[in-house]
Amino acid sequence: MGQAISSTVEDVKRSRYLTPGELREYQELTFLNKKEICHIHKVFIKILPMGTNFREAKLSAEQICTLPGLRVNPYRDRLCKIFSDEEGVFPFEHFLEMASVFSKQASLDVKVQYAFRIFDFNDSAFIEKDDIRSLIQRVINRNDTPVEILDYVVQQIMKEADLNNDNLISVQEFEHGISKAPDFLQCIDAMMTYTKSFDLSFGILGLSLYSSESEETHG
Ligand SMILES: [Ca+2]
Repeated sequence: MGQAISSTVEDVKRSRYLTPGELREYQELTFLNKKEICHIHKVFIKILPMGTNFREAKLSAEQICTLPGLRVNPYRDRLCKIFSDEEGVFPFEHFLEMASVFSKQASLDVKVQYAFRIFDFNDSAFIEKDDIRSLIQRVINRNDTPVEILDYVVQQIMKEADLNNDNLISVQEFEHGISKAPDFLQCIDAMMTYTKSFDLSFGILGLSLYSSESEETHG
């Protein structure tokens, strides 16, 4: 009887907590450190119903968007699309990957690659005029900007970034544009700022940040 109870407690712990082995593996696979991984894990399991094994759980895009910082992120639908799995939901690894890409340790190169995918709103593998229009409208968060002004800004960005004049910005042109054009950097900055608030929001969820690792791990 006593053994049955203790094995149940063990099962619950195993279903809730990262093992030291898992923690090591995630450290190798992401840009995150141990504390950050434990923190992201806490945020993830906090959303789950009690008794759910986080390894089998998948959060919906709607659940992910309830996180305070994402609720106001103008790119939240794109973030969900890009970081979710093929079914459009978030297993823990996918949630961790999103946090990893936007962590301060992730390289600019990785961030630029993901930014390109986020800004390619119609998933055509190129950024076109319509993508830039959507990008601007989301950043300024209004639909009443005169078309002429919007078109002028789109033209200017195209002029800077579309090096071979095919009306498409390839990922290479985008990378080049990022290094040259402050407009592009500002767009990335805006996204990062929102994502930073996403990160900060983890604390707002009422989870104790960076508590002792022995509490997080088990095994
Ligand atoms: Ca596109």
